Amino acid sequence: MSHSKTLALIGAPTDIGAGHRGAVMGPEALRVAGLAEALRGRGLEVIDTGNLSGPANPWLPPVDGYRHLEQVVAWNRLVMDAVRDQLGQGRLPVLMGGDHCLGLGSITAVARHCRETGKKLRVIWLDAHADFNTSDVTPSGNVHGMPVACLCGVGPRPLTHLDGDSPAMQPDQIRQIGIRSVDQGEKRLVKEYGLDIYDMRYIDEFGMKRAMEEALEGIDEQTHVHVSFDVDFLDPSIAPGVGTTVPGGPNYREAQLVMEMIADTGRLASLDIVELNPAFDDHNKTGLLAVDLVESLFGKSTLMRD
Ligand code: 6HN
Ligand code: MN
Ligand code: MN
Ligand code: MN
Repeated sequence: MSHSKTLALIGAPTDIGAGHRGAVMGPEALRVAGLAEALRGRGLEVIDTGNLSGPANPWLPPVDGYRHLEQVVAWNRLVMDAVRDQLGQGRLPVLMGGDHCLGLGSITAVARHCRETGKKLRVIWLDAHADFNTSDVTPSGNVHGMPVACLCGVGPRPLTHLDGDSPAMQPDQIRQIGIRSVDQGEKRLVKEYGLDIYDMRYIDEFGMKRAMEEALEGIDEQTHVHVSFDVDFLDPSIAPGVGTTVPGGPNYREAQLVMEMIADTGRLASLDIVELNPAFDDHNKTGLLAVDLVESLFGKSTLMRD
């Protein structure tokens, strides 16, 4: 598969939805790790649109179950508009976060684009966490633990109605891979909403190949595949540069296989790279690994297609 579309890198330097500071440095770490150059090396056309500029992180405690709700809304609006703008120009947006609360703005724009162009949306959510908390059940008040719920219409109105309509997407449009940390009340919610989750137990028992075959089932020429890549998806031994490490994640080969199998669909049309936190990293090891994996997402490791 060769991508005819131009890739548009969008930097969103903020840790507004996180419980640790540092994801604000994520976009620059991805640039330093050579994201644009690596993708150009694959023959892709890449433009870096620079960084969005939103509110600073006031680093306040949660109010009514949400930390920094107002600033989270502002950042997500900026991201939504930027992603919509790039999709409208026929480009493939690559959001460089920033924490995972930004997946809300990104996917809200993608979901609308799909409705307007008659595409079927499939979100592949790579994460240690389900990110389906609400203000009632969140252990932290951090909105990066809530974007999937908000996208499915569960959450505070300014987030569920980011572009006016709600819900932005249906639970059956998302597949979650690598999950191994779901909070108590969050577990009840993901069951209630029927989320399709390939957790680490499933991957241990049946293998990553089968998990991905099932997660990608039904994708066709009319499908827009969006990948939301939370770097804490990866095992912390290979990816220490995140604020919320959870042991027992996919190893290097399993992660490569995930990316390769998505690349093989030929339908990748938008991407988030989030939660990279250089303050926790070791000489940008996690940033470099993220770039390596994103190259595979765009077909690098697929020998047959080179
Ligand atoms: N992420 N479930 C925890 C919480 O505070 O809600 C952790 C969320 C992590 C979110 O990594 O994108
Ligand atoms: Mn499209
Ligand atoms: Mn996440
Ligand atoms: Mn996570």
